[in-house]
Amino acid sequence: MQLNYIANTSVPSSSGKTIPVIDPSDGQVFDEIQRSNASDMDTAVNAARECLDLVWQRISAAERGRLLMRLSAKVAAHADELALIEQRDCGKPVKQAKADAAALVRYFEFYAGACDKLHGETIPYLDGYSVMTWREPHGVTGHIIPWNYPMQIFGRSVGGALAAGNVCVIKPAEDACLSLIRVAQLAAEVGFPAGAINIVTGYGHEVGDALARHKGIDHISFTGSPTVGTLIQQVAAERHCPVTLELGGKSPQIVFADADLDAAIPTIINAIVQNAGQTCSAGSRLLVEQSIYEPLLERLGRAFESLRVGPAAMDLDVGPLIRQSQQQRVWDFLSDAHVASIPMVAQGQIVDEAPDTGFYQAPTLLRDVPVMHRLAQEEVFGPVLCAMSFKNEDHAVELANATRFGLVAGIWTRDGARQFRMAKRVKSGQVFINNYGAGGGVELPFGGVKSSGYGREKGFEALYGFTTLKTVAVRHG
Ligand code: TXE
Repeated sequence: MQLNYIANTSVPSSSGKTIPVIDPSDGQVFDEIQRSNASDMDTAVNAARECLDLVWQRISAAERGRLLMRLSAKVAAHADELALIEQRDCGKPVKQAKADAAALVRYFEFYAGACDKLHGETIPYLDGYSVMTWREPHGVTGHIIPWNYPMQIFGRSVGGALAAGNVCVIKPAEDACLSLIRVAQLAAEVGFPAGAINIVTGYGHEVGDALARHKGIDHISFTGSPTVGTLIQQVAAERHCPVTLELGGKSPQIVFADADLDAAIPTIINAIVQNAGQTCSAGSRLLVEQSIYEPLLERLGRAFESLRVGPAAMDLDVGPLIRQSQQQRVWDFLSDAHVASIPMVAQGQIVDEAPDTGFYQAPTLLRDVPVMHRLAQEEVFGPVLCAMSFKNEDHAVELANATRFGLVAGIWTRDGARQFRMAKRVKSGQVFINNYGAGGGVELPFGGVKSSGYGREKGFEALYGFTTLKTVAVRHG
């Protein structure tokens, strides 16, 4: 049984209740986590506050950096163990789970190096004054983490917050807590003081809500659904608590007729099947210039048919979805496609070894999806790619911007001037030209516009969001 991890101690929830942990590859229960409540959240926030006031704020930026660097090394030494945990808990194919552990190592390493490079400025002002700005931590930061990339999102969010001098209370998703509890234990082993990193598990509407409402939380980082993001923003607004929201997308991959298709095809596929399509930045809409629509779909169709889906441990192209309700969600979208007579070009295959009790979904390529259909408007969060054609550049821009989201856009063209025109006209937080995701480097700021959220995580930019700026003016005559 897994316990909460508060003030470097494993503790049960005061509720005495637990939540079963299910392996998505076979649907079987293999562990349990604490079903925490508002009183557990209180305990964690108090521990974090005490750590901040008595220990953490007295530690120099350089020393915070050393601690984070030690944690990075520790996670690297335990990468295989963490990957195995994530593989089972989230149904991630081995390669993906290992990539997530490697990203966590890099996040801690990057933010370790950034700790002592975050500073304010001096501002020329009136004679007799010296004016400067200080970058101060918010204090106790709350992190509500989803289940699709627990380690990566922990790294970008908690790594940045700690580097900027905050302490953290983390509410992982009820479907994916195990790796994060282990990382918090590793942090204690390398010397993080009690209360700097606290993990409280449980349901979103219970302990997640308690975190969002807690007066002792000074900043909230949330990655998840737009519905819950809205709730959190409303609740936080009551006490004017700043929030950073990352709420997913319906990101376009735009292919012009002059694109290098040999390079584009594997990238287009990876952008929608990675992590079984359960990726906020998934490239879920494929916009193709009319003249190459048919030949490109033919090639993609053949590639989709060769994709194999199965248990995480088999390390195939695609693993299971996280839980039965997400599988049902994808089925509902596909049944809507059927009702609307949206043509299916191709599907991958679920291997015979995949247990019927697992949450599998074959990657599916749909074509001619009407721009206003919910398949082209809402996040499916499964391996479903929706293709449509465009007539010219203006039409491509119109389609690309025709959703409420704006997280990522991929653009494939050899025309240099068009690359810049498109990058300017597409409304999204990230634009990738002749690639998609740029390998996910931890250095690259990440976040959305419109309903994809606001604020940035990753990169140095994230550190500004984890601080507040104080202007200090000294009148010295
Ligand atoms: O998300 P939730 P769900 C999208 C994706 C997916 C859909 C539903 O489209 O199909 O959301 O997934 C916590 N107060 N994304 O239902 O509920 C919850 O415990 C405070 C995109 O799993 O938003 C978990 O820790 N917290 C996304 C976290 O919010 C609450 C990643 C996310 O869960 C809460 C995940 C509440 N009232 C889903 N209710 C992305 N942007 O990558 C829930 N939570």
